[in-house]
Amino acid sequence: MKRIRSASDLAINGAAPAFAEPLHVGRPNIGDRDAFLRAVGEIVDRRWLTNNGPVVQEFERRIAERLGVRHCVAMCNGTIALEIAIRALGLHGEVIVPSWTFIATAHALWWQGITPVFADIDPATHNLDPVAVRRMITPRTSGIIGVHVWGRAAPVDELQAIADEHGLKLLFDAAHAFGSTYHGQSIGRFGACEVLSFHATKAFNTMEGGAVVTNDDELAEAMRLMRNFGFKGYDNVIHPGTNGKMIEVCAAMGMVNLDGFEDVVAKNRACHEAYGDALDGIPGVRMLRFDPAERNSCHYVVIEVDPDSGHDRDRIIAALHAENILARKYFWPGCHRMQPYRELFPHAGLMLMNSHSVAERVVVFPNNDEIHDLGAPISDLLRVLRSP
Ligand code: T4K
Repeated sequence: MKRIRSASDLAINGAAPAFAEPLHVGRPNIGDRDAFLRAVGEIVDRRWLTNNGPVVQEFERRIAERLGVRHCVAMCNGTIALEIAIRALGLHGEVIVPSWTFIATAHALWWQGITPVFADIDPATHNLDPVAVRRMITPRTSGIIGVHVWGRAAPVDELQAIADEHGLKLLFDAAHAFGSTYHGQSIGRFGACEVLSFHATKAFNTMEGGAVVTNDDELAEAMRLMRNFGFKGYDNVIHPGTNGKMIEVCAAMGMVNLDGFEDVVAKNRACHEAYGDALDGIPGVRMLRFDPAERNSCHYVVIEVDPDSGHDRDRIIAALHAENILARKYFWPGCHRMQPYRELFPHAGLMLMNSHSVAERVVVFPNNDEIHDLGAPISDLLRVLRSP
């Protein structure tokens, strides 16, 4: 691998890139390829491709068992799972969410005529700040969606206390948090329900996919109806619904990846530590560390770049891209500065100072089961870029 010792070694200055092929944030982890292809063959032979097929049912059973919840309702993706959970819980009016999240959290509300009200985050954790949440409650508020950003649990107890005090529904967008814990208990057990994403780019993927997990029998039953147009048996629609079904092939990918998940986490953790060691001591750069007492898939390698330290975040991203390291600035610029929210709520940012500050600082690095040591070239690049 090339060493970056001076500005002339940088690809933005004309040198050859450090990597011949692009290294993505979000390259899928794929478990036992042969086992997956065998399972696909069986699905094709069985000619049961979707609609609560046997692989989906087994997948749901395994996820529920793993997370210690009564129900897993598998869906075609995390966004539809959020929409269905929001509707099944009867949310309406305004719902409080962070702006520092993937746009799907806000869109899942807006899509159903509900106003997402953006509350600020704790800059140390990137998760909702309960004090800010309290500030955004109005008579129209019907619920709160906490997001476990980067797989780190949102302040579950504080948010539940606020929800109880004000008679609000609380659910969690756990899209990043498969395999994480809160106070030693698996994410998936908190609030009225939790919503998982199994998108290709997640630590654990089913290609496309998602699920709502809950201990509430009635809620689970409603969501099972809603994901299949409201059908109860043949010719009998008893509920409003949509098409949120997970297909058999996606569930098969999930089964294989579930078997390989602990290996992925172990590799992620090693990769995370290697990044941390390499980046430690670079002035103006802080890598987000996760609480060692809690589990986290360590899928996201996130740094914050202090703009007052002589670093320029966007120049770093441009330099990394030139090296074929396709770092990202998730979730820049924040939901409230994306459409339609930017035009609808032009002053929302006044209450979102921490979200703004984090959005200007974050860089997310590639991390998956194929990547070993990007820490060294990245730390060299940061040092060279910063030197006068
Ligand atoms: N809530 C939160 C907090 C979320 O983060 C998400 C999704 C959701 C809800 C909604 O869940 P889903 O409906 O997606 O299940 C990605 C993902 O599309 C999205 O799932 C994810 N969060 C978000 C954080 O990131 P993009 O636009 O960066 O993804 P994409 O498809 O451009 O992929 C990123 C990179 O990964 C590509 O440049 C190349 C690489 N890649 C991607 C795919 C799909 C591959 O190498 N192979 C692949 O198959 O949004």
